[in-house]
Amino acid sequence: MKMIVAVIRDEYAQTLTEQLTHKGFGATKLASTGGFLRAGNTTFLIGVPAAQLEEVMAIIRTSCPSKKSIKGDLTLKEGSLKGAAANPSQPLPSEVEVGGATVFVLDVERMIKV
Ligand code: 2BA
Repeated sequence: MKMIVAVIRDEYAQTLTEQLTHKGFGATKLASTGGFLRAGNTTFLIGVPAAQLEEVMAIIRTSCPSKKSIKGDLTLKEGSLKGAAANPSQPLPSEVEVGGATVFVLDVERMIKV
């Protein structure tokens, strides 16, 4: 069994939830925050039999398709002054490219429901 941890952009969360449940895959959705932009994103925990890993990866790829460039004063734009306050001399980026999904695949030793 595998555990897929997928950090995705919020705008793709509903589509991904629908596609996963439509195909019968269980998932847990967590509200999360990116460490760099300090903006909200969504993290999915998806436990799957190893044989179905690629099927779920294909669903993630089609549900979270694109990269998106975000321009401007990113730290300030996302409503947090923490980064700027912590490193006032560090120049803030003017643009970053955020992926559709950042995915980690972990081996699961056991899955138990009690
Ligand atoms: P954030 O940490 O808010 O990062 C948003 C985007 O900012 C990243 O997009 C990347 O393009 C850029 N970025 C991140 N750190 C940077 C840095 N030190 N210098 C310059 N640019 C930087 P993605 O790579 O597509 O990541 C999207 C989100 O996925 C991240 O949001 C974070 O929540 C998660 N993520 C990415 N890599 C991760 C990792 N190694 N471990 C855990 N979560 C990760």
